[in-house]
Amino acid sequence: MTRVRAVELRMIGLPLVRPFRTSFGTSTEKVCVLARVETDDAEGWGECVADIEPGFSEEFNDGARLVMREFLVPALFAAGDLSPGALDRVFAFVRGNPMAKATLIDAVLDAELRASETSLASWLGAERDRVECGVSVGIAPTTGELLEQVAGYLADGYRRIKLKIEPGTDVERVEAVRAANPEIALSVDANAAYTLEDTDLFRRLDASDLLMVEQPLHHDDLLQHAELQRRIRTDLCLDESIRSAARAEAALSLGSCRIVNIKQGRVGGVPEARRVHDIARSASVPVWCGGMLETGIGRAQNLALAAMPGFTLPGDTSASSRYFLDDLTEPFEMAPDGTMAVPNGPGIGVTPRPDRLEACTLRVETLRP
Ligand code: SMG
Ligand code: MG
Repeated sequence: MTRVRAVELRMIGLPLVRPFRTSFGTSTEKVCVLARVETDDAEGWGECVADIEPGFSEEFNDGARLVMREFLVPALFAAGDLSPGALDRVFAFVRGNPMAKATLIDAVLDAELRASETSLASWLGAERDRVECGVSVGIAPTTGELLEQVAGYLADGYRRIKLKIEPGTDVERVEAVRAANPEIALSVDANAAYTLEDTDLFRRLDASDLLMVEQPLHHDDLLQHAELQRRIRTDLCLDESIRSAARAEAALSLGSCRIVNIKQGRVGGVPEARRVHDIARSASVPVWCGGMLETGIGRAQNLALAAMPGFTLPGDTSASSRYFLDDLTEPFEMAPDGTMAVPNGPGIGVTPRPDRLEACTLRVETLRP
């Protein structure tokens, strides 16, 4: 049990090493809200996975910041003594907004774990101290540039390549990458750019022996994905559509996918992400850890999750250098064998470097009861 004394909400911005283009937009900069909570016993950090615009889901940075400032943080103060496990209930009066809720739930959990000198990984029952890394490759200007980027990431050691795809260039690009790399673990992510009318296209992709096709259809759909899954051989994986453990259960019972991408921010925090893991595991459905171009704070959380036993596929848990010249925390490095160490210090095991944090700050505000 602990009491939250203060919450600092800080908008930060870091340039990306190369633009990241998906079927819904291009990011050139990582901008997000960091929460630092002060409890009676410790401080804790959370990173909001929303972006500048509501392109991945309906949440976006300024909206998430306001939801925290106006509703969630006051509820946190009003709750008095609390345990992180009770925060779902404290925040239940706010509908939706999982990314905003996750930021605070994760920050309070981090503070609790630091106070008890427990690592997030051990709290989650992680069974590995290193995890296998994949990389998500944005839509490149040309097929030639895409092939070059993929070759570079393979040389770095990444164990799975995920290509962002969009209508128009999809099959040609996937076939080119597959032809150049017959043996690699290869997947694609459409970020909801297609409809069931595109079934033939996905049948053509079956020939490229993909590990999975991620979120081909509408960002909130389960039924049409189940229909598409019946029509093609390749496994579908859902990302955007899995917004909670309840949705994960629905997706598995409908047959909407055979693999689940777990992003703690998308489902409302690390405790809910663990429930998604448990549901998938008891249905023998493999899960892997997604990414939202996190700084070292969110990356540390992701690595702890990815070390849980049901995470049997490489995640989008890439090295800091894949995103930033200079991360907020000490950089996360991947070994040449494509694995990364799971932080084992108390809580998430890392904190922002103070000078770097100041340099990246766009605005900051401290809230007290
Ligand atoms: O963190 O390496 C990363 C990015 C992984 O492709 C990635 N994320 O739909 O899975 C996804 C996208 C969402 C982020 S788009 C800005
Ligand atoms: Mg995705």
